[in-house]
Amino acid sequence: MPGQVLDKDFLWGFATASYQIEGAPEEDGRGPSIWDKFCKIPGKIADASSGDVACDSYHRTAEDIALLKATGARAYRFSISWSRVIPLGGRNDPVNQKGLDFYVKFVDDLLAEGITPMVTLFHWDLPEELDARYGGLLNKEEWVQDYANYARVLFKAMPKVKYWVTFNEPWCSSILGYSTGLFAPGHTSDRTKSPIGDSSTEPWLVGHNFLIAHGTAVKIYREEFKPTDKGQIGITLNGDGVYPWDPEDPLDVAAAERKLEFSIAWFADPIYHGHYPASMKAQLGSRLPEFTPAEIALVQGSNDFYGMNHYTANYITHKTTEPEPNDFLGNLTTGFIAKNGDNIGPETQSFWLRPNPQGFHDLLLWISRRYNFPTIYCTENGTSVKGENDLPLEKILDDEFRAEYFRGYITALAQAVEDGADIKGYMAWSLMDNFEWAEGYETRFGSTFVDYEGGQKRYLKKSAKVVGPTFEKFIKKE
Ligand code: GBH
Repeated sequence: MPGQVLDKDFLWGFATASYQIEGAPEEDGRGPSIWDKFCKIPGKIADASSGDVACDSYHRTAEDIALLKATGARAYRFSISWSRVIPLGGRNDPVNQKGLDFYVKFVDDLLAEGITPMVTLFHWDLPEELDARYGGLLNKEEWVQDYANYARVLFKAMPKVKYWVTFNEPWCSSILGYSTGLFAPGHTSDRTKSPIGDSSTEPWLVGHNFLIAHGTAVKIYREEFKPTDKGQIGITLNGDGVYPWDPEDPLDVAAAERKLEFSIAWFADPIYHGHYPASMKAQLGSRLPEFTPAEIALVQGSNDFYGMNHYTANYITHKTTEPEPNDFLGNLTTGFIAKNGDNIGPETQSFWLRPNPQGFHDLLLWISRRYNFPTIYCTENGTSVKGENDLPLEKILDDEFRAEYFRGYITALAQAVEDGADIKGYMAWSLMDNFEWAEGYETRFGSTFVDYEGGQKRYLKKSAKVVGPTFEKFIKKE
């Protein structure tokens, strides 16, 4: 058991994202996003739902803050809907004052309750107009400038925000949005799923553009706002833990490393080391864009902190064939059962997620070592529960499975700090059940139950009251 290793002011709390909770897609001048459009395409969302109502948080900020208070949270990570603030999205398009005011007031309300806001500028809900106008994330020249303008509008309006996340999980926007097509805008080479897209090239272009846009926004923050506002800014990357399927096979060991490079180092190596990983250059060749000197000057050194989203782990098996053109994993397969028969963890409602706290600990140290012990904020961590949606309310509220997940992962985090990682915060995903993207509402990640049939009423689950007391064991008292 780790001791009291976390700073006295360790920032723990809960996280959400705009499209997943807000609803009110047409209210007070909000423009449509690519997710509004994507949800309307039949077959894209499991239960044919959308974020049209979601948790109705646009009308219930006071309830959301009351929930945070009830958990004792010190911080809240939420994201801004770009198309609420700039409905058409572009740098020459008008700012929607009502949309901006909504977030400014929300930040004030959080601070009035002693809750520190951590603001994500982009959690996947690109203004639809930018996609229609010039191809959205694919258009480096236009999109980077529009994002920079949007970021500046927010930095200027919210000087009280001290923690900024430029992007949530660019891997997801790039791969799920432009390779598999599971997420908006749904591009893929698979013509049964989409009339447009090239899975072999587009994700790598989009990933590149994310890095340039991130670096540009960070430069703006550091030059124009940080000297007075004194905040921190970074990007949030997703990454699952890895174990070689056969630890005795050097090719599986190498494949496990490659999996981390294709998911995490794709973005983190340019930011911390100034270039893409060698394994990606070797497999992707000229499909991986090159940084111009001006671009890499923007990207390298652009993180004040490393934002880490983490949920699960996999066993990794190398492939013996040549990489396929649309491969994005690094020529390997992922699974939950090891060669010796070990199961990585119990099933959840999410096909991709099985709890494995050791994988979190090990990945925290992998990131720490590879990037010279950066300050890390864990910006998401949590689980769904198998069959939760079908349980009666009192069973849902007694979510011991999720509570145990948090105990295990928080202990693993404290152990990683004891072992040398520099971790200053943790946001559980999620404050409440919400729109789980392509999986709709059936999969719940909340520490609060949201009654979608009963007027979006919220009920705290057991796990909401476990996160704080678990952290208390590891936080220094002075
Ligand atoms: C987070 O991503 C998101 O930031 C958050 O919005 C979401 O609600 C939360 O997870 C729970 O899902 O096999 O191709 O379908 C977590 C990282 C990476 C997890 C992609 C799901 C599925 C890949 N995600 N992964 S695929």
